Amino acid sequence: MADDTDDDAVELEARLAAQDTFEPPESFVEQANVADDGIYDEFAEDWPDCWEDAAALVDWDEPYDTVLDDSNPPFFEWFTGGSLNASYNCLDRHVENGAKNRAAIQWEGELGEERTYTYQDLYREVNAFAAGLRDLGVEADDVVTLYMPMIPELPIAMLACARIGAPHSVVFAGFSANALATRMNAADSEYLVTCDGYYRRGDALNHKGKADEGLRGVDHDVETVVVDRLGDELTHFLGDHAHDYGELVDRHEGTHVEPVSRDAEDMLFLMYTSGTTGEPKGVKHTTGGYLSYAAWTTQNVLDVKPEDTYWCAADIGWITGHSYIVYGPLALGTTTVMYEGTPDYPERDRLWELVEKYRVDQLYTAPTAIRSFMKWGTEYPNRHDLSSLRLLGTVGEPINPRAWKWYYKHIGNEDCPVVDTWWQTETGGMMITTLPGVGDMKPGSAGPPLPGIGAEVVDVAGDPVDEGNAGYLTVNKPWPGMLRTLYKNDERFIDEYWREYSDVDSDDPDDWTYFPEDGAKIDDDGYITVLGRVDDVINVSGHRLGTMEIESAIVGVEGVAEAAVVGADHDVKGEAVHAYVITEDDATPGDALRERIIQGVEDAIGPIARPESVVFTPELPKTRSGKIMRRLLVDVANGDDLGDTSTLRNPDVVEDIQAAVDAGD
Ligand code: 6R9
Repeated sequence: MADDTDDDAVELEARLAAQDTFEPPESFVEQANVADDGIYDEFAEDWPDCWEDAAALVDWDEPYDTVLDDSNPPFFEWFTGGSLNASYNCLDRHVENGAKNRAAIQWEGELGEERTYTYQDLYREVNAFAAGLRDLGVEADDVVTLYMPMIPELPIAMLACARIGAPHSVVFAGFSANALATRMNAADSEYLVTCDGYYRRGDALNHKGKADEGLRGVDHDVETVVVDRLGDELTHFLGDHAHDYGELVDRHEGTHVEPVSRDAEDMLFLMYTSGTTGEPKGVKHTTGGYLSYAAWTTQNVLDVKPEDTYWCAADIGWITGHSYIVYGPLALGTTTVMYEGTPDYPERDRLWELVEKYRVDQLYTAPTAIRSFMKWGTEYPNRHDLSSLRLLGTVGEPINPRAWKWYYKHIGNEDCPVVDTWWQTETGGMMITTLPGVGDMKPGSAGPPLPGIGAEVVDVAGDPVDEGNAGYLTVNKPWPGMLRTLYKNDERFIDEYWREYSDVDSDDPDDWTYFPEDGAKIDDDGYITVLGRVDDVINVSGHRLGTMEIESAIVGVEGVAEAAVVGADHDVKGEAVHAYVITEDDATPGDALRERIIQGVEDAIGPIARPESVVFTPELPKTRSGKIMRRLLVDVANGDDLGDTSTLRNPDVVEDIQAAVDAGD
């Protein structure tokens, strides 16, 4: 009997390994939100009015009069003339429509605490905190910075800001004090909501200390609100300009704050992301287009229905959490799961324990997590009943076919479609993926562009590449969830995303093409495989890090003269950071300096940017025009053949670096 099962398993593995196309499971198709492939033609024929389907998912205070205003490209505007409030759409209307007792947020702390917020509970606390924020002086259009880990007060604060028309700027809790200060200064943000601490692998981390240190780097006065997460574990000392979240909320218990009606194009939030230069980019998202697009993609790609329990295991500090933990699911009135901790605490089955406990219908996570699960083995998912799952999703980086198939088989039991969703902070929501009830899945390829999305793969001249060839991903039509600009920097917005493939002097919207800075391939069925960044951005565990940011942190360390940073393959993280460092003449390369460099990076950005290796070298490989040839450093880090070094000014240096790597110093 045991042997039969083993044989079956081996046969199954072999069958899966050979299979490169998977049809959506019949049981899924029968109940899917979209099951008719006519949607692609419908959207193409009726563009841009097709996006009224998305706008219809939200309630408008004032109906819009124009679907797309493209009179001033690339400053496209959506649903103009309309007004709405995002907090009303995520709360009040569900409370009014009979869903007040449904769980809105199902939160689980790392130590196993549970908190359930019904829509009514969430409505009450958001209103109370919105009133509290007003006490501090927050008005519409003031940017409020939220520096919090995965605790319910983070989405509560986001919705409280949205309620009073104050854009939020969430800074990932794992980012350093310095990163917080940079973002607060860039946004002129005079308000901060943070917390005393949180748990990581059982330890209480002092978050307030990091926030205080960050505030010392802010060049203006800031009113701070502190959430008490740890109770007695860490006492937070409130100085001048600091307020207790609990007190503010208690003071306004039961208050109703009238949602401020926002123009469709008013800013909902800012999200800073890494770019090619050292300075992070403040991506601006607006209310009408973003919310409609987040809701539409949640409904049609993740197949979310109001009665579902849906879990996106990302962090709200990234765009994925904004669109697919908070705004998309709450706009649809479903139950969204939030988990504070890491997937291997207390044991490596934590995710599967939660899927079973809450009977999760959809799970949306990152390839890096899936690769870890794969490494840990099937014994962990096998401990739990995962039969509640109906759909699986991935986001953040390319997923290799082996990891895709592992997820499909061992988590989804071959009953769940897997959506591999390509998108970015800038796009606001998903852009390229199969529709789970319609399209065949091809592991490793995200799929076709969503209906209404004009994604293409082109060559340097902007002409579509032949099937099978690699080129650059572009988007030739605007979409509702798109960023509107980089905060206070329209020029950089044009330079970063449009100049490459647009006629920037033209008023004709057809002459404008968005460039996401990713490489890609396309096959005969129009399926797009995204290959990764073509700029100097490293994708570590699905998180974007700019090489320039890391290099400037390293150069800031005493004893360092010059540094080059590259991303190289890593079997779990996707990419890892490798640093090549030239020391100053009087500094000694060695472990002590290496430690200081690593610490310097952690202080400037955060532990996610920690270099995997630091190699000391007397020189960096440079082209004749003096540019660092990062490609060669990537080859060195990957242990690949070095290829052509003839364009180097200093060809010998690569061998020296290689020798240093081999010698481990
Ligand atoms: C949502 C998010 C965006 C960059 C993007 C690309 C990479 C995201 C992907 C993917 C291949 C996928 N990326 N999803 N690459 N396949 N399904 O991750 O936003 O943090 O801004 O990163 O991530 O390189 O350009 P963000």
